[in-house]
Formats: sequence, structure tokens, C-alpha cells
Amino acid sequence: MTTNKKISFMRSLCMGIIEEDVILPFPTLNAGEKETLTSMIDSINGWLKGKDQEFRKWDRQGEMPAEFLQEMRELGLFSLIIPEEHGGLGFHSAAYSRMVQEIAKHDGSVAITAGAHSSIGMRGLLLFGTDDQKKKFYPKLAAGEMIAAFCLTEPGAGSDAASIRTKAVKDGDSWVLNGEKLWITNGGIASFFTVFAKTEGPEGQMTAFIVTKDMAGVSCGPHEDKMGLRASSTTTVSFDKVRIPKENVLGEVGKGFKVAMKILNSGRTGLGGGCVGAMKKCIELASKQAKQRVQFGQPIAEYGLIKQKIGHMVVETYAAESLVSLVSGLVDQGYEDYAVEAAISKVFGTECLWRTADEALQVAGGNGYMCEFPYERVVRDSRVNRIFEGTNDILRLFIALTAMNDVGKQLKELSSSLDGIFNDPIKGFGILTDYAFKRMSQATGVGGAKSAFTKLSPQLAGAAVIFEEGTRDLALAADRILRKHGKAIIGKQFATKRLADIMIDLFALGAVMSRVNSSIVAKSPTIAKELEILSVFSGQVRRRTKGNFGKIDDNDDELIKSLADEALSKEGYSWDTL
Ligand code: MYA
Repeated sequence: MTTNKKISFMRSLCMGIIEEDVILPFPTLNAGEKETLTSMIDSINGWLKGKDQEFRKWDRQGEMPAEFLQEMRELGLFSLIIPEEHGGLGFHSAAYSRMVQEIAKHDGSVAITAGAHSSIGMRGLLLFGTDDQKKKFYPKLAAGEMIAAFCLTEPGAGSDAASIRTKAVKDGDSWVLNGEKLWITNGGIASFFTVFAKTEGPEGQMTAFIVTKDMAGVSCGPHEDKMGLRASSTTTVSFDKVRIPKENVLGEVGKGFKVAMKILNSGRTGLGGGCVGAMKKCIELASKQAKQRVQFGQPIAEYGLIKQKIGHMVVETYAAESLVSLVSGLVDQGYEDYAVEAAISKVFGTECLWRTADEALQVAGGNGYMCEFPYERVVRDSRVNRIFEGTNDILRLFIALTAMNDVGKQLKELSSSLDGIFNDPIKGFGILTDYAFKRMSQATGVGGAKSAFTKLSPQLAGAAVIFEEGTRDLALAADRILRKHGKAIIGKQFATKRLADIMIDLFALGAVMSRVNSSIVAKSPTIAKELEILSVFSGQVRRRTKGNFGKIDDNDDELIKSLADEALSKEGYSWDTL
């Protein structure tokens, strides 16, 4: 059993190393949390069930009534991650993610209101707060007396988070804050803000602060008119000469960028859980609709193309659920470096939900397009998931470049140790064989006696081969791409995205394998169907990764760039048929 909690499964994988102890066995909730979670889920379902018409009304109005927010407070929806001794439910990552899942089954706006509070709004306090800060704010946050918001994004700083211009200047024992934040979830209802501002010091340094609504100079703009999640509050938040006591610095002065990233990493399984909940809801809606709707003399559920959609929805939901549960399990087990894994779970979960919501709407046909039914709302609500909490594009670059950075370091070490290879054959020999052995084991361990998996049931042998072949090819591809482009890889976004897509697929497959393996060990009654899911998903991963590996050398990247340049220069399409 590995005890090294510093290992990142995916960063190792890119070097061709499969750390099976990190993903096996599949994580489970502890008994205490399970019990609290179950009773909380019962209360939530009892309370939210049958409120569909109200959710629809609030979506159209673009606002959630104050009485409903009050009910959310009373049910403890703002206390989810706050330790029990401070009045909260004390949920860790997996239980929290599962809770957001349950809320999201009912309504996206409710899920985001509760989720933005816990996932990002007050998570900095949980991760970096001092005892005094926790003592002061936890009780109010747990009661929902204070609702929290995360203030990073600005008019000129979205994906490029380091380019914020909000500034805090030290003045005696306090800081003076000036600036404006944009698209702040919960902005209009929050009174606790985690705010990031540039502070003096080396270029680009920022610091995180706790700002409260009662401080003079804090104000918020009107509710934004959004495509989806319309009943949730999104506003600008402005700071005009706001005086912040030095006790409200969160984490270290000048280390705010890392604070922001760690909050986002840690909160990502909340959004993942929300996506899984919405997907389960889509399956329920689409299945009922398909059985009720009769065309050409029989329920449309009997038709192959409807079954194809619902079957794929099931596979994607199982895969996303496995991935999100695995990542939250890693967080709960104390793994320190899960940034890449968390980013993968965000990208994968949000894209699975997008496809699932679209297909559920398609199954419902004309009804799906009518606002009277929930499908169009789920589609609108789920669109932003691919944009906020780090766009999926920027996260793909983060996923692959982090891995490439590791491989680059390894190559650099190798090449510098080869400098004196002929003068010192023994040293050189050792390093070369070590390197070659790693590469060889990638090439020959696949599926055979040397398989990297020692804890998998033989029923998973087929999937294990796909995983190991993918790992070997991933490590070789990372190596090859880096040798080809060197540092210029940063500008090679097509290649980087391909590598990220391969990593995403492999990690999702690893999560599904781990879960199915645990079901086999537990002799789960549903195992036959789970093996069917594994069979479909591993086939998809094999085909997709093969396609992506092939495109590393055989692609039309330059042509696509040329066509984009044409459209950009003309600011439109150049070939009208008239
Ligand atoms: S909140 C706003 C979301 N905004 C973002 O996510 C911003 C996205 N941008 C970034 O993440 C960064 O700027 C990127 C780096 C990644 C682009 N973990 O030179 P660098 C380290 C740990 O690459 P940059 C919202 O949307 C890196 O290793 N470390 O930096 C509301 C390096 O370290 P070192 C990280 O090029 C959503 C250093 O930082 C990470 O400037 C509401 C500098 O790196 C990382 N991740 O850009 C959602 N990244 O110096 C609510 C970088 O040591 C959800 N580093 O080498 C609630 C639930 C909902 C329910 C849903 C219902 C369906």
C-alpha cells in the first residue's frame, strides 16, 4: 500500500508509471458521514420535490425569493463543509460533492447558490483561515447569516487570473482595497467575500483577503441577465477605498495566486457532483418521456436511436460519477497534489453533462424545446459549466502542460547526466538502463505477466490492456512532442489539447476500472451491467485515444489555423454563393 500522499496519479502516468495504489481500491465514504449524508439527502428531497413549477417561475423571473433562501439556510445548505464543532455538517470532499449532486437533481440555480458558497466562497477560510478567523466567521457562515462569494474575475482578467488590477495597499495596520470584480456568483446576496488583489512586492504578486459587506466602500451591481442559472445571483462587486484590517489577510501576503488555485482545485468536485446529479435527472426525464411518447404505433423507447442516446447517457454518467468520486476520495485521503486530477474531473463532468442534457432534450423532441418542460432549462443551466471555474480550454492546457513540464524536467536531467557519458561509462550506463528500462517496461508490460496492475480482477484484463497501452503511448507521445517542440510547446495548443484529451480519457477509464473492480470484490448484484458499461467505455477510450495519438503527426492543424486567420482578417466568412 502506498503511503506517499505527494504522488499525483496523472503526473506519474505521463512518465509511464501506473501508481495503482492511488486509484485502488475505489474510495468509499466513512460510516459517520454516510449516515449524516443519507438523512440530509432525505430532507433535501422531501423539501425540493414537487417544486418544479416554482423553479421554472424563478428562472423566468431571474431571481430566487428571499423566503426560499431562508429555507435553504434553515435546512443547513450553507453549513455543508463547516466543521461540526463550529455549527456545520462537517462534510469532506466526497460527501460534499454527493450533496451538491442531490441538490442539482432538482435545480441548477439552487445548486449553484449553495455550491458557490461552499466550493469557492468560503473554502479559502477552510483551507487557509487562522483559528481566530474561523472562530469569527464559521458560525455566521454555517447559519447562512453570511453567504459567501469568491471574487477573482475582473473585466480584464478571466482565464488570465494573474492579470487582475484590483489593488490593496498597506496603510498602517490595515489595507486599502480598490477595484471591481465581475460575474461574481452570489454577489448580490453575499456578505462574506474572498477577494484577490495585487499587493506590493515582486511583480505580479497578489494577496487574498476576507472582506465583509459591512465594510464601507463595498457595493454590488444589479443582477446579471444570464442565459442559464437565472435564479441565482450574479453581479459585479466593487471596492472603493475599502479599509481591511490586517487580521483579514487569508493565507500569506503575496501568495494569493496559489491560494486562489488551491481553492479552485479543492472546490472542483462540487461542480463535478452537480454535473452528475443533473445527468441522473436527465436520464430519469428522458426514460419516462421515451416510454410515454408513442409514434408509429409504439413507444419511442423501443427504437434503436432512442436506446442509443439513453445507453450513452448511462455510460457517461457512470464514468463521470466514478471520476468525481475518485478525485474527491483522493482529496479526503490527504493526497496533496490533485490539481491535474481535479481539473480533469471538471472538464470531463461538465462535458458529459452537456452531451447528456442535449440528448435528453432530443429524446423529448418538440417538448424538449418548450419552456413548459425542464429540458431547455437544464441545457441552459449546464452551458456555463464549461466556462466558469476555469474554462475547459484553459484547463486542458493546464492538464497537459503540467505533465509536459514533468517530462521536460526528466529529459533535462537525462541529457545533463549524459554529458559525461563516455568519460564515465558506469554512471552513464546506469542512467541509460534505468531510462530504457522504464520505456521498455512501458512497451512490454502491457497486459502480460509484467502488468502494472496487480490488484485487478481477471475480469478487467481487457480494460487493463487498453489502459496500459494508452499509458505507454501517452508517455512516449509526451516525450516525442517535447523533443519536437521543446519550450515552444507552450504555443502549440492543438498538440497540447490532444495530449490533455488522452490524459482525460485514461484517467476516466482508470476511475471506471477501479469502481467496477470494487463492485466485483463486493459481489455487487449489478456487476453484470457495470461490466457492460466498462466494456463500452473502454472501447470508446481505445478508439478516441488511438485517434488522438494518430493526429500527433497526421493532422490538419496548419490548414485550420490558416482558415481561422482568413476569417479573423475578414472578420467573417469569405465565400458567399451569391
Ligand atoms: S471563479 C473564477 C474562475 N477562474 C479561474 O478558474 C481562472 C482560470 N485561470 C487559471 O486557473 C490560471 O490563471 C492558469 C495559470 C491555470 C491559466 N493548482 O505560470 P502559471 C501554479 C496549483 O501557469 P498563469 C468562477 O468561475 C503553477 O504550477 N497550482 O500561471 C465561479 C505555477 O507554480 P510555480 C497551480 O499562466 C464558478 C504558478 O501557479 C494551478 O498565470 C462558480 C503559476 O502558473 C493549479 N490549478 O495561469 C462555480 N495552476 O510557480 C461554483 C497554476 O510553483 C460551483 N498553478 O511553478 C459550485 C457547484 C455547482 C453546482 C452545479 C450545478 C450543475
